Amino acid sequence: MPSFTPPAVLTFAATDPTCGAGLQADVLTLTSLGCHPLAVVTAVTVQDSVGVEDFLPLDPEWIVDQARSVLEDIPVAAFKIGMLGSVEAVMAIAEVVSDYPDVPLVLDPVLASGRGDELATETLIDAMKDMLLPQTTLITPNSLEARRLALDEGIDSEAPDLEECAERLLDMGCEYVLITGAHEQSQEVSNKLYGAEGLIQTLNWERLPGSYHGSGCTLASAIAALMAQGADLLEAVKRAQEFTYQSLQAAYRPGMGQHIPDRFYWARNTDDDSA
Ligand code: PXL
Repeated sequence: MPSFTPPAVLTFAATDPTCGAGLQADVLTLTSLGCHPLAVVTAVTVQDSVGVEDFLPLDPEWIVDQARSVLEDIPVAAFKIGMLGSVEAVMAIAEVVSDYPDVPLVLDPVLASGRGDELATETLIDAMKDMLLPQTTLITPNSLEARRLALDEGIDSEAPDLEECAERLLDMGCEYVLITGAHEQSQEVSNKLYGAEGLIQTLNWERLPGSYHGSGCTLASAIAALMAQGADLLEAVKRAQEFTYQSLQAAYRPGMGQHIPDRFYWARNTDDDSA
């Protein structure tokens, strides 16, 4: 009998029946990168590859019970948090993860769908900033999310620049901030990693032509997976971007909406043209 057990990564996320984003995207990514996924449902969405129609937040007690029962059974090497669904979910999850201060935590602050459907209220954002950011190893906002999280309506007449956003997110208590640049107008996609010492790493990527559903979930889960495998944060961030880029390059369009990243691009037999 083989005795190898892959490292386990626990993801808290909402379901997406297209499997393009959300919990299912996390499971695909974690598995593709050699981890065992532990998948805690925070909310259920109704959506297709075009956009999110509706969502139902799960009772926070059910979130806690799902997490506690696997955590008491299986050692977890990393946490990943995606769409939360309610303020009560934020509070419940913040309490669970506070019992595991040594486990790295990657937070993908999901605020809206690709089409722009709102997936987080201002109160949820405030709760995330107060209760989850201080426990976060790495937060992975896109530039729109970074501006929304960092904006202080009391002092800002316009959105702060991305470096200032990163600084403010670090001041809220997370250790590292990776701001992705796909939503900016630049020719290449420029992703920047910041830490206490400022800008640490910039990686530029060729801008791909499609619109993708679940690229942020892929990136954040891939970082959690690689950290669970023992990579240090910088290495994990770098290799996860490469993995995400490959998945986007291999993306397909199964329906009428966005392309879905292929997290198992490496498993396809692309030599066979007849397939
Ligand atoms: O891609 C962000 C995201 C995360 N999680 C769920 C989603 C979406 C975007 O639509 O539906 C469940």
